[in-house]
Amino acid sequence: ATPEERLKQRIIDGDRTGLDDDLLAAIEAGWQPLDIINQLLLDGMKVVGELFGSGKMQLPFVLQSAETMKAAVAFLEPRMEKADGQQKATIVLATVKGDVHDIGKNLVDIILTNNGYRVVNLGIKQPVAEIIKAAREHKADAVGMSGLLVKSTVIMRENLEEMSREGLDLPVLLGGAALTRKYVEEACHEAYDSGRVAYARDAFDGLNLMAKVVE
Ligand code: B1M
Repeated sequence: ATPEERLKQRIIDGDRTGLDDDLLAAIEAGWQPLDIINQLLLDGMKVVGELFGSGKMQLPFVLQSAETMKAAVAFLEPRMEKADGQQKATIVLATVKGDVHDIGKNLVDIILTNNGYRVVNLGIKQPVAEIIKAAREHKADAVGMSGLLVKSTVIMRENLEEMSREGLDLPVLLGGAALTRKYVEEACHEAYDSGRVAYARDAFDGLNLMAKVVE
């Protein structure tokens, strides 16, 4: 197998031995670190999701895959191109209450940081009160919420309602696998100033939206 094929398989198998060597080989073969993530590793994660969803993979193995993904991202992150210059704007980023999935959120963090934004990454399982508090403390220009569970999409809408009640007047980016554009445009626009909530399909979409909303 080529290093490219092996990398995808490593995510599926949760196999970290020799991971760095394959990542280096891919870089030497001309791959950009972000393309390795988006085109090779996330392909493997997609398979993991399908296997888990259909009952063919058990949770501890999904965790191994996630750890392998994180190790790969940690290895690639310092090798990514970074924009220099002053910081453009601040975003407070969090995975919502009850949800532990953070690989996507952390990719959003890396991509925004590398493009000159200041990211205050609160971590996982964040109650809305913490998000609002951090947005105020850090004088954020935007808030980003991530969540992968279907129940997280409901939490996001509730969070938006609470932010409205609290008078938080910031643009909000929403992302995560269970979310759809339709849900954001229908349920979430109703809960918050509709012009200020945007759906990000992936981390690059998040970057483009961030540039737009903080203009
Ligand atoms: Co979980 N899990 N999981 N899991 N897991 C899913 C989400 C699931 C779809 C799997 C499945 O059934 N096929 C399913 C949810 C079903 C549902 O709600 N309908 C599920 C489940 C059920 C669970 C548990 C409940 C299982 C259990 O305990 N019985 C449990 C939940 C615990 C909890 O949260 N309370 C659980 C646990 C776990 C692990 C801990 C083992 C692990 C997470 C480890 C970690 O993150 N540290 C895990 C994993 C790895 C997955 C899958 C397989 C992969 C997720 C992932 O990292 N994808 C996942 C399957 C799937 O998503 N289809 C699954 C790669 C990542 C880059 O993608 O996060 O979507 P994603 O991010 C994307 C975009 O969505 C977007 O950008 C990224 C790409 O560029 N994006 C944003 C995300 N956030 C954004 C924010 C933005 C902008 C863009 O701006 C703010």
